Amino acid sequence: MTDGSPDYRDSGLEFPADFVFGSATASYQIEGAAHEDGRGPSIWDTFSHTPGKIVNGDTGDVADDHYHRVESDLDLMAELGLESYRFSIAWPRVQAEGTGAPNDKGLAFYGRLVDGLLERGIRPIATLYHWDLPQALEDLGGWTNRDTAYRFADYAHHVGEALGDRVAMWTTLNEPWCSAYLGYGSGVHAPGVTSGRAALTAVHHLNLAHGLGLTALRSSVTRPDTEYSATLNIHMIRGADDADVDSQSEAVRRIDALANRAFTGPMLLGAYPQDLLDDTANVTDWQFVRPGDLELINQPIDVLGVNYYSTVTVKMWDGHAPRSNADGHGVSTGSAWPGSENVEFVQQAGPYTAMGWNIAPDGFEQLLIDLHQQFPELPLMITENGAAFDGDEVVDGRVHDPERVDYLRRHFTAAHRAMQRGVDLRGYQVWSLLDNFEWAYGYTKRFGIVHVDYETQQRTLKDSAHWYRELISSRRIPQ
Ligand code: IFM
Repeated sequence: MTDGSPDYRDSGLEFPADFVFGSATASYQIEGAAHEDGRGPSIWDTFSHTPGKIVNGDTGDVADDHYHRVESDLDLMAELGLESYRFSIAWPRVQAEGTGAPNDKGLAFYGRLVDGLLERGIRPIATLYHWDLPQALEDLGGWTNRDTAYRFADYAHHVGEALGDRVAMWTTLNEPWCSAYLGYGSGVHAPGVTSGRAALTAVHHLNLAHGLGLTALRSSVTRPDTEYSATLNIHMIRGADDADVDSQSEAVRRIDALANRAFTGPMLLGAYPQDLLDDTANVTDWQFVRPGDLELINQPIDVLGVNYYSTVTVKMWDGHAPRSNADGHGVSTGSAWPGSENVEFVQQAGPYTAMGWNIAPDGFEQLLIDLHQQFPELPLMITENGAAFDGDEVVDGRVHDPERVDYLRRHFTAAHRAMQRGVDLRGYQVWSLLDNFEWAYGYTKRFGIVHVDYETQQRTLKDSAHWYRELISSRRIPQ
């Protein structure tokens, strides 16, 4: 850059020996085998089979067929030199209806996966919930039903008993923001409910599930050096330049309360922020928070998982000009921002990924610094970062994806810069190992560093995978 500010395209930066380089996926996005070995339906099976919900009517029925290809996918991970692999466990494989005795066949699949990782020297990082709630629990109210949090704890206990002697790190929930606000608020994700009150109720029950789930895991896990975490998609929020200072700070505060502090408050500090309760008073009285809940939720964790893709820029809507809603999660009839619908999400400066998300490694660095300042004792792990771009094609056995290489280079540089500034960052899981089912976008958005031909299930390393392999083996950001 000519103005002296960094462009985050450094190379040669070296990561410490104990920094863990890995990659991440999630069950519904890759596994397929939707009806095999006793797996019950999840809310994403129902939602994806509902006409009009997913681009092209795509479903996760087959996805990457990972369930049947786990051995060769493990070999692929070894070929890349991955030091860790973050995967999620499908609750309806373990308990078809979300309750009762665990399904041995479902657990055996994850047992084979974990053993395969350990045999290859890859650290298993398991997420208990990456959005595939058993449909039978949704029929009883899903995350708006307090009982779901208790069912989650039972599920966590069973999984801990089966895999807790081998999994290195556990994550309770992946991005509960999405589960609550996209699933029950805007309705662009399963189960497709559009109610602000339902979304905030889900926020609390997800938080409760996190706390109860951690306690249940701790009672059944036996591996001595096990680490526990939750993964949040902490929003990096900026005020819009064209708004006055008050408008900017009010909008930033409101979105920070809903998106970030609604989770970090109870999980890490043992309280919901008062301003969140005030901002949402016209939506709910929060009576679903019962005495003692905050103590149950506020359990110690060893690492906070952070998922980062881009920033949001906000101001208070003046009520006159047409309002933009560039919050990056599509248009819907419901609101993902209960009580703060008067906040405007403005279009941000590019460049953009194929999701329309702005590329902002400086925001990544700042987010990590901010989190470290808020929670100085808490180590961080990047549990997802990556990008979808159009045009990934296999030509002569190669996939040239220079934009993804550039994106990763700039974000690894940002992470390194944050570490130089004192952030205790333990590792980085690139999203995603494989192209996969990108929720409401179906198979139209490719996030993988490995290309998947959905007709043949052929896997091909993209240039970004080769670049990442070099980073892992040298521990330095390659040219
Ligand atoms: O694909 C998703 C993932 O499931 C959760 N975090 C964001 C990714 C990209 O949208």
